[in-house]
Amino acid sequence: MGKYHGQANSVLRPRTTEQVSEIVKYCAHRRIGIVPQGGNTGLVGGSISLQKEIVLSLGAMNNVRSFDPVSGILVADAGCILQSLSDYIAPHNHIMPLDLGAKGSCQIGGNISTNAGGLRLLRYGSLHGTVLGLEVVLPDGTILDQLSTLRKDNTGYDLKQLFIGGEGTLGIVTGVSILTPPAPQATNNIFLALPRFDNVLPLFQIVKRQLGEIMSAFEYIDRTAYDMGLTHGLGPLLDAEEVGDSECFILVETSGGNNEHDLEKLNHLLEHLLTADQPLINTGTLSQSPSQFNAIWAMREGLTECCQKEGKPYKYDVSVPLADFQKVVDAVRERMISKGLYGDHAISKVMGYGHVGDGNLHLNVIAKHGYRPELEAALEPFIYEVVASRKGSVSAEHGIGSMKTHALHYSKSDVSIEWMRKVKQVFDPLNIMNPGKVLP
Ligand code: FAD
Ligand code: 2HG
Ligand code: ZN
Repeated sequence: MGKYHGQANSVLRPRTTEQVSEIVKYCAHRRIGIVPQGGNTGLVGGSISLQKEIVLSLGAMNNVRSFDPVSGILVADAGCILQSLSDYIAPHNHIMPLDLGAKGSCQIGGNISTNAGGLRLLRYGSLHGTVLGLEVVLPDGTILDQLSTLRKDNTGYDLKQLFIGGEGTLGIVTGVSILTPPAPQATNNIFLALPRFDNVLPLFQIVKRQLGEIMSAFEYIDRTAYDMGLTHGLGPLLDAEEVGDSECFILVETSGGNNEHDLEKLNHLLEHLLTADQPLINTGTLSQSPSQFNAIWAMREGLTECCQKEGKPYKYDVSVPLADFQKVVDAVRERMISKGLYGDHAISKVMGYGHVGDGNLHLNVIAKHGYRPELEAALEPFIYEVVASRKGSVSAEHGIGSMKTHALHYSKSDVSIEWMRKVKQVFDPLNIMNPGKVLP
């Protein structure tokens, strides 16, 4: 994003867990701060050395340790790139339980440390469920080996959960044991144009009812985001005339066991949607080939990159009740208009897209000519207050990093923050592990 600028003058690239342990012991002895870094694709400034801490990059720890094709349990070094793990298990007909647009660069250790959600969470749940065990180097250099491959293990406190979403503040994840699901026999997707945002909720209900267990994603793109995608070469996915003045778009993916059966369900769904007395959609398409399937996903996955091309994006990743998605986007746009900051001279676009099925909205506000303090001052804390007033979360999946430490209190009570501090103090009394991140 060009929003955070690293200050580190040293980057260490250990190859083994023992080397990580030696480095951490050395740093603990000399009170040297450490910033763990994976693929550096995080969106909240968590992997950046802001006060000259050393960067500890996991990229050279990239071996698969074992894979059991019967149980689907994969054990790998934390520095393995998500896409390379998908490629590794694909011949065994398994897939990773998570998928995201950054898959070609992000690492499994980074995914775990941010508790990344992504495009498959609706189907396979969060990493809190699929991660079976972790190997972690603690802030004093001790190696905590909890690399379990057990599905069930109720032997007291489940310490690994603290590192899932810990953003590198409690220790360095060096190894991961994760449950991978069997690859679905058939995957298909449809892309729908909706005349009004108000149709999203009833559509979601119908799609869930009609597709049942085969629905694997339900993703949202508003009109501004779709048009931006078109400008940057994504699509077109639908006939422009049929799209007309549609307000938003929905991508539905199915993953099932029988292609014929799944296609029948999807065709029936489309027919039902188009021929209803008051159709919920203006138009829609069912992918007819792998390349069309990929083109539909590319529209959704490519939006983050398009935002960068449009200007400098202020990115907000919030959970709010589904019915409020568009209201939040509209409230922010109106705010910028009322401040005289909307237009090509300042904020050129305010848009929403995201994982509707999970109640997770990605609100992107584009500063055409770069980040400016008065733009940020108009956006924050306004956005956080809007989210809090709807009992939402200021970070649904990207984390707190350095961007939102000051906003933590909008989503966590004083008591929660106090106990988070106590946990940090127990693990990292010297405050050398990613200092200044997560906790204000
Ligand atoms: P980094 O960016 O390197 O680090 C992220 C945080 O984890 C930092 O705090 C860092 O210190 C810590 N960390 C990294 N590795 C370790 C380790 N081994 N041990 C301890 N701490 C560590 N996020 C989602 O949740 N869902 C999405 O759908 C999604 N899509 C994205 C699409 C694009 C195009 C991009 C650019 C980003 C997207 N993200 C998404 C955000 C980002 O990709 C994820 O947060 C990802 O999990 C970060 O992994 P990384 O290896 O790049 O971690
Ligand atoms: C996504 O879902 C990612 O595409 C990135 O979480 C969201 O670009 C964003 O704001
Ligand atoms: Zn996302």
